[in-house]
Amino acid sequence: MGNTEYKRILTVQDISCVGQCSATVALPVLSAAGHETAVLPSAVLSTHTTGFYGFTCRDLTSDMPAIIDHWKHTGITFDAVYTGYLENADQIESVLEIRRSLARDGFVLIADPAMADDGELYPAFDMAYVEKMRRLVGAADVVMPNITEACLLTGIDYREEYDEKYIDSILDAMHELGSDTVLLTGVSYDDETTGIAVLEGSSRRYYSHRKSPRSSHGTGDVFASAFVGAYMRGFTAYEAAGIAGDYTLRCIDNTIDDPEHWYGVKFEPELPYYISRLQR
Ligand code: PXL
Repeated sequence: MGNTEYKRILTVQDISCVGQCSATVALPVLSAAGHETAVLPSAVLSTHTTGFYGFTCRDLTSDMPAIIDHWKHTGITFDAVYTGYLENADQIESVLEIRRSLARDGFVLIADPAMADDGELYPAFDMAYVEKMRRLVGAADVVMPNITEACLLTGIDYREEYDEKYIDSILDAMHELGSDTVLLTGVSYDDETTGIAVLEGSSRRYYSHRKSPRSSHGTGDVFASAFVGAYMRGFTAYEAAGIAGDYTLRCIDNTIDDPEHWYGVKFEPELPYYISRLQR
């Protein structure tokens, strides 16, 4: 692998100690893609917040400025920052500071505004958080909301049934917020298939694949991490979305028959498949 493909990627999201989401997915997937991976934890939780009760959470917002200052003084820089679940809207300022001070040439900011699904905000968030997320999304080069998140960010009414015109209007509105590349995830026009609508500069394409009968927790993070890994290896956004979508479906297929594994997906055994898809 040439140096052009070996990138240093910083992910900013929580460490949910147990639960196969956020950093415990992003770090292994980005490493499997052949990148140097670094993490700025937004919070440490005993588990993720959906389906578990009584979880602990330490918000690390106030640690971020000192960590970033240390990196500044040490001359540490990054090719990309990939943000996921942020514990606190004030963390968005830290991400923007990293972009200003620690970016290498060709730097890419990739934001997954992980805050909502199925028409609902996650329990920890409110509309003030959505407002600040709009600022991060506006500064990002690539954004990958699901339909719920995109509707919250753009003010478009959330619908469960829709057509291509509705999806195009969401892509346009997300693009107007500031990103050149928009991936809208979970776009499904029938009962059998689902996919990703990709707006990349002036091109618009839809990547669809079989729909799994069960929705699984953490698949947004598996998809986003696999996308970032492939995109930073030089695949186009559409190609990287296809690789990430196919990988995520295999992870779900691998988990679906195990009712005890409700909190995440078994993404690790499918890493060899993901790596094989990254070979040109
Ligand atoms: O997968 C998104 C996510 C990440 N981190 C935490 C979460 C969730 C979704 O619920 O609770 C802590």
